[in-house]
Amino acid sequence: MTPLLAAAVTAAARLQGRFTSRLHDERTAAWLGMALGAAFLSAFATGLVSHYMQHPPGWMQWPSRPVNLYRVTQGVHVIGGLATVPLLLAKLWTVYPRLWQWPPVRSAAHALRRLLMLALVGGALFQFVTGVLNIGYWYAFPFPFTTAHYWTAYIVTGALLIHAVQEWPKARRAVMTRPQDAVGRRAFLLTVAGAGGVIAATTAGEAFSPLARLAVLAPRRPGTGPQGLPVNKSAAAAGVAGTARDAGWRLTVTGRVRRDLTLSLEDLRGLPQRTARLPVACVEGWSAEATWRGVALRDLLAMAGAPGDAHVRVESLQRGGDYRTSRVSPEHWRDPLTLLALGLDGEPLHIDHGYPCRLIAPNRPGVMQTKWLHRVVVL
Ligand code: HEM
Ligand SMILES: Nc1nc2c(c(=O)[nH]1)N[C@H]1C(S)=C(S)[C@@H](COP(=O)(O)O)O[C@H]1N2
Ligand SMILES: [Mo]
Repeated sequence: MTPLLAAAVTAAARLQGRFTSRLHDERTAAWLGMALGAAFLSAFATGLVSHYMQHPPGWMQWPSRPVNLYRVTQGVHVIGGLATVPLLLAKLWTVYPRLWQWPPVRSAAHALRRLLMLALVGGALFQFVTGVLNIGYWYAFPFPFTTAHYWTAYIVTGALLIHAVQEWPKARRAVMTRPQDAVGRRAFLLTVAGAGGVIAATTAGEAFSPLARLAVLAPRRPGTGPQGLPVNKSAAAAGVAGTARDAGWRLTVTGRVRRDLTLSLEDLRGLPQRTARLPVACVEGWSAEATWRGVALRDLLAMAGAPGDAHVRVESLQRGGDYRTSRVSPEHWRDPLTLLALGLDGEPLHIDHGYPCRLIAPNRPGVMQTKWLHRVVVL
């Protein structure tokens, strides 16, 4: 054995000797593990909802009601995820003595178990760190967030299920047997739950408007921004500040229609106007509702003579970027609440909210509420 290795072994052994706190016990680990498992399954389920709302396979039809469904699932995902951070840190703290096992690998089976732990611990940390950075608008990572976050979700969830099956008998025993010294552990678990509660209370207002004033930790919240509504991408940032204000702006409706339409803003204002109270529910977790006014997409498509089962693509004046177009399914455009909005809370749309005309539809991720429209294509 080289002296360096010998020194490392002694250090690791000493470190293990030091993990004497009663809180590093099975009972604490079991309770935390179960809570964390539930939180992860909820994150996985709500994350998949978000993914499949944005990328529905052909057979999948998302309803347009309830109007707040996506707001709730994504709010649970992001706010629940943030509230779980203390739980994750506490769990890592209770089990980290075991992460320092020496020797690191004893047999093939042991190697597999350690690989599983690597997937679970590494994957969980990755999900939380990238998730928090993403909603903090700090795109510090060199890979596309959604792709990495999506695939890691399967790895973590798979590892979690195997881990839960393996640990279940031990965890059950640990939770069922009467503890000798409940006090320190109970205080510890209450502190962890309290920390999660404080995070939830100071962020929930970003999606749940009655708590907006408490949401001091939220990156965006209702009541802020032009017309009291937050903005992710401004007209200037999207490069449309000039074209959106151009007097020559027209909306065209084209594609699989009986006749193409070309409408000025005055023409659109002359059509029957409808009102809808709907949220912008951003994938990044914040939501804010407003009263929108404009032309129902179904009325416009009826004028153009579009078939009732067609999908529709709305296109922005914006030249580049992922969110310059979005697809509207028949379930969504047939809903009378789906508007080409011209106004917001009694005023014309602010340019940063999509003037002259934007899509707003019920139960739909914010990234699909396309702003600064100029073309509607029936597919
Ligand atoms: C603090 C914790 C977390 C935060 C802040 C967070 C944040 C986010 C955000 C902002 C999105 C939307 C991405 C987009 O569509 O642009 C998202 C999607 C998603 N999240 Fe998380 N997340 C967290 C934890 C987790 C965990 C633990 C899992 C899995 C077990 C998970 C699974 C997913 C999945 C599957 C998606 C859908 C990705 C896609 O659209 O392809 N997340 N998350
Ligand atoms: N053309 C275009 N439309 C867009 C975006 C964009 O970047 N470009 N961002 C979307 C996102 S991510 C959200 S959350 C909503 C926000 O709408 P608001 O700025 O009016 O609140 O607009 C959506 N519409
Ligand atoms: Mo968004």
